[in-house]
Amino acid sequence: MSLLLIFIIFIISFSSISSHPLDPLSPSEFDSVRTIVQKAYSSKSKYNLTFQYVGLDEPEKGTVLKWQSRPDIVKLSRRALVHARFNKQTLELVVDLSTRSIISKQVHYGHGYPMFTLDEQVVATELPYSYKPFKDSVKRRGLDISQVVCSTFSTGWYGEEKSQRVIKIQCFYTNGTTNLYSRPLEGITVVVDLDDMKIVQYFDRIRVPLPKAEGTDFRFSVMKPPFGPRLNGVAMVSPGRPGFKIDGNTVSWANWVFHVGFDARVGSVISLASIYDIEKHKYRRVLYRGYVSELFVPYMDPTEEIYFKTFFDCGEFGFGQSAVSLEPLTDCPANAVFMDSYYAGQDGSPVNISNALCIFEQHAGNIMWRHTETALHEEIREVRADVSLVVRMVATVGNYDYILNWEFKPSGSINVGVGLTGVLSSKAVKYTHTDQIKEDVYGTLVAENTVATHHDHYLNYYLDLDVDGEANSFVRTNLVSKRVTNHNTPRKSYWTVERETAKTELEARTKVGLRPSEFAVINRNKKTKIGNDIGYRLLAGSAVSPLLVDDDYPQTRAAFTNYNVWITPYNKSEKWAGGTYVDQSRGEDNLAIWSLRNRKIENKDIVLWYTIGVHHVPCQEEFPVMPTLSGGFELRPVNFFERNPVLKVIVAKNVNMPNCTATHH
Ligand SMILES: *[C@@H]1O[C@H](CO)[C@@H](O)[C@H](O)[C@H]1NC(C)=O
Ligand SMILES: *[C@@H]1O[C@H](CO)[C@@H](O)[C@H](O)[C@H]1NC(C)=O
Ligand SMILES: *[C@@H]1O[C@H](CO)[C@@H](O)[C@H](O)[C@H]1NC(C)=O
Ligand SMILES: *[C@@H]1O[C@H](CO)[C@@H](O)[C@H](O)[C@H]1NC(C)=O
Ligand SMILES: *[C@@H]1O[C@H](CO)[C@@H](O)[C@H](O)[C@H]1NC(C)=O
Ligand SMILES: [Cu+2]
Repeated sequence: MSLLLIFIIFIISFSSISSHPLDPLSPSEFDSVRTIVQKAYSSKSKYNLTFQYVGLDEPEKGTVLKWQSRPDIVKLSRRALVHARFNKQTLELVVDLSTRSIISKQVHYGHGYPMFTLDEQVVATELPYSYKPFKDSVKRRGLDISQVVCSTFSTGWYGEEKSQRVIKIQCFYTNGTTNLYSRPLEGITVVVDLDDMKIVQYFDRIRVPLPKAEGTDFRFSVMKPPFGPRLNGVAMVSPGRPGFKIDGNTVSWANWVFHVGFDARVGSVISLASIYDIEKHKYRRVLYRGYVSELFVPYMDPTEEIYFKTFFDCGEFGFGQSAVSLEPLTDCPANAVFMDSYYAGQDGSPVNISNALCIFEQHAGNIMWRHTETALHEEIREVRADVSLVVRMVATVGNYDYILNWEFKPSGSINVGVGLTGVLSSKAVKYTHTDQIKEDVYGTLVAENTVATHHDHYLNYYLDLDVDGEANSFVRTNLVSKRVTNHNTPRKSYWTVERETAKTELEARTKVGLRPSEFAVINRNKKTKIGNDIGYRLLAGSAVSPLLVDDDYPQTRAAFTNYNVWITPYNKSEKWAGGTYVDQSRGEDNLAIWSLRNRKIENKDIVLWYTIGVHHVPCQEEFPVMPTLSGGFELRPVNFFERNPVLKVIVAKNVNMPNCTATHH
């Protein structure tokens, strides 16, 4: 080997370790993937090669952890996972970027299809404009086709034997409004075959009045008086410099360090979150990887136009590729730092979402801890103001906007928040007053001629906790009532705790809220000095469980909602609770099915899957645009630290805002 060649190899291997193994694919890496795959599938074909999903095929966890302790010597390859369509087949490829080769090729012969691309949805929604029956339907309604805008809806699966890769299209009238979803051309559904890109079915079933445009817009520029309430614009500023550091995709702030990634399918990804322990003088591991693995939104109207609306927003539409650019000062406060993100377009080339993520310190005026002691001769008052660090992303999937927050607190808590806003999905009806309604309309009359349909939102979070190491166990601490049997006390009862450690996957499945319990992932191999198990608690948000019957098709496909909590052993290929190929899936590959293997999970590297959600009965305040409805949960240390980890917190005192005191009117 010549010296030059050795030198080149050195440079290549050096450059491959300079980035973090969990960094999202870069624009140039997307370009390489495209070139490598296109070369392999260049044969002339009636059907173009399309990239439905391209994401980082991250190294096995063991490798990443080795790299973390010895980044200088551990060699890592960069690989991409590709779901492509070619000749009406789904290809699953692994591309190695260092050798520039495809190292694994599989055709997916099972049911279900990969994510839709945005490009193919755009092309599909153009088809009705040149389709005679559609043009006639619009004309028959006395409407102008230049004012019609169409949107795509996944079709789900309802027991059909054979399937085609189709998508449904419904259209809306935009004259006089920018609130697209408020004026549906009710009754018209177009079915498009996405591989042949042509209309294969057409329905024009019912005729109801078009809801009026008046009152549907939400832009301030078109609003008429009266206005209000008037709010103060309070700037959130960090005195001095921002309190956090971003090195590549690694964020360090206060006692936390973590990596922020991005993926076309799931959006923001938090990895390798560790917290510094001032007593142990080291960072201690908490969360290996966390992200929204699926979002299931079934609508509750069984009629022809709506029954199929049972969306899987991650697996079908892609939360990441639905991310929107965040607006400084409104989406994120003045002290926010923004990050651009990239995904592969249908032709494989990178698409830039500028300001897709923002990171900011949050001074929300909350109290970290306090105590006033008046029993002493001198009053003691100790208060610490709380500060946290937030990573935010917003995904707009059709009518809905989902605000995803990861909030890190110095106390060791991670608050995971989700906000729902945007526009309700509604159908046009003949009714203008609830007095006229004598049937089940499957929703709420939110405006004249407009019924917003009942539905649910179930978000499943993938939470690979590594509490002080990989070998963890899932423990339920049940609070149980006890009747006093000895009579040395006037009390007749009390409650105490009974702990159970789940040994297998089936034992771990939990419906939250049925009885008083605490849930924790613990590390039994480490204990506090005084002997308690080191752990992290899951503080559940409001509990939801499915209301569809078990054997209803959408429920089978979204069987991960059957329980709120599942525990599986870590397996790199089990990433998405709804399965890999979710569009038109048949419930054969998802978290519920994997768990049936009933693997051992005690003192193993485990993943916690947690579903939060909302049953949504729409109301008039949510029209024409919905004020944010917030939910979430907390991951909170439980006997992880020897004592309050913010006991000795140092809070900057230089916050001196001029004229910040309240004025009285
Ligand atoms: C394939 O790609 C070419 C070039 O981008 C385009 O003109 C053609 O319409 C595509 N064919 C199909 C079936 O999408
Ligand atoms: C659009 O709306 C305006 C105001 O309601 C109405 O006068 C006009 O006829 C409408 N145009 C079409 C093409 O529907
Ligand atoms: C992405 O867009 C932002 C905003 O336009 C720009 O600053 C950034 O350089 C772009 N990234 C790339 C790789 O072009
Ligand atoms: C990992 O998960 C995949 C998908 O469920 C499965 O096929 C494979 O057997 C699993 N591997 C192990 C070691 O369990
Ligand atoms: C604070 O308010 C007072 C009274 O309204 C005004 O005179 C002063 O200039 C203000 N100071 C600043 C820094 O805005
Ligand atoms: Cu909703």
